[in-house]
Amino acid sequence: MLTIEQKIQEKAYELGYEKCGIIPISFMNGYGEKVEERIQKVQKSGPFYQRQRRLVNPLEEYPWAKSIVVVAARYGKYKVPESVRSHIGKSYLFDIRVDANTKEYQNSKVMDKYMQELGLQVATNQKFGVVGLRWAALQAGIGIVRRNNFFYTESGSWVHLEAWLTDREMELREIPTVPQCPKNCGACVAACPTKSLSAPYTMSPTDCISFLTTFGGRNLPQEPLRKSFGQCIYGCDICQDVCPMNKGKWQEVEEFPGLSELAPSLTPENIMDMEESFYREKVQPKFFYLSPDDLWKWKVDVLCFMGNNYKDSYKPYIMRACKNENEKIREMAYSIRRELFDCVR
Ligand code: B12
Ligand code: SF4
Ligand code: SF4
Repeated sequence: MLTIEQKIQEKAYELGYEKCGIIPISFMNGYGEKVEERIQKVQKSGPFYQRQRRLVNPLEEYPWAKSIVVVAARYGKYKVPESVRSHIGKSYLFDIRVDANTKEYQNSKVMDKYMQELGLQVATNQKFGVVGLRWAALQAGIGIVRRNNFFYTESGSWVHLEAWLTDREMELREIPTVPQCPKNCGACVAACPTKSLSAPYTMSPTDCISFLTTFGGRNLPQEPLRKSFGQCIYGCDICQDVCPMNKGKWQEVEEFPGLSELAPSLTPENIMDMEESFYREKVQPKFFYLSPDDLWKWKVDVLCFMGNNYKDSYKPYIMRACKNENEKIREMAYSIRRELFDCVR
């Protein structure tokens, strides 16, 4: 006869989750300390992490919660279209949080329903997580946190984490089998172009390209760090891509629903020419960190990319953008024009 914990884990594996563990809610206690430690190390991250307080103490919002079910879903199996490779963060390309066409999105709903059928009250937050997910997954023993802050299973860091609070006291912990970081490795810290990741197990979220090219960085023309964004347009995977523990872990064996049809529209040139209606209908629902009114921000991100990776065919796009009706697009295009052309004249 299976225990309720084993039934939940068995269901998760049957659906295709790579890992599943369960911890008592009290295991989140140490997380607050780690977040505090982080704020002490990078003081300017304080206001950002204060806004994430709900992840530290879920009991404030869910006083009935007694345990946490945490799962890992591997996404390092999808084919990456060439037009977006290294330009758009892979977790955003293969985002299963909002795309109802994906099996993973549906699995989350099935897990929810299954636990309710077992008589549990559950709560989740599919978009942003109901707790600090890496900490919960670490406590459940389903993998480890490495120096680049990412959570790794046997599939590397290319796993999406998700958790549910439940009203039942439960515990089912695993023993991680992945090796620790090699002793002298610091490849992730060395590779971070903005020095957001300035030391192991730390980072400045507001200096991270991923923040600055999505919901942060709303004044990119004046942002000195923009010149170090390299190939990134939206999101950043550099500190994961360089990690030796991720070597060979991404295997492009499956198509992600709808991505090969959408990818040709996401070249730098096509983003610059993109119409609002197309953006609102096809792009924004998938890349939801930018709102339906934020197509301008994508265009600013692309202009930044064009400046950092200049080739002659980009010139007409930059010149046209200097006459754009949006002030931020114009400002970015002018800065780049100044940097690239005016100094040569
Ligand atoms: C806010 C947020 C962001 C912010 C800030 C990120 C940050 N690292 O602070 C921004 C917008 C920048 C961001 C970007 C990205 N994010 Co994000 N983000 C979150 C979110 C919602 C909360 C994270 C948070 O604020 N944590 C507070 C910090 C202080 O703690 P923590 O990282 O959670 O956990 C710490 C403890 O575990 C502790 N710890 C554990 N062991 C040890 C050992 C030692 C020695 C020490 C000192 C500490 C320690 O330290 C950890 C790391 O320091 C989580 C989802 C969630 N609910 O957890 C996703 C999440 C962390 N993001 C994720 C991803 C994929 C990304 C991006 C890669 C997306 C992209 N492609 O661009 C980037 C990567 C940026 C980066 N380098 O982190 C994934 C990571 C999956 C994984 N395998 O680890 C998560 C878990 C979402 C998910 N559902 O899977 N993100
Ligand atoms: S995601 Fe990019 S910018 Fe952010 S910490 Fe990693 S390497 Fe640095
Ligand atoms: S690059 Fe090296 S130090 Fe950084 S997470 Fe990977 S193994 Fe650890």
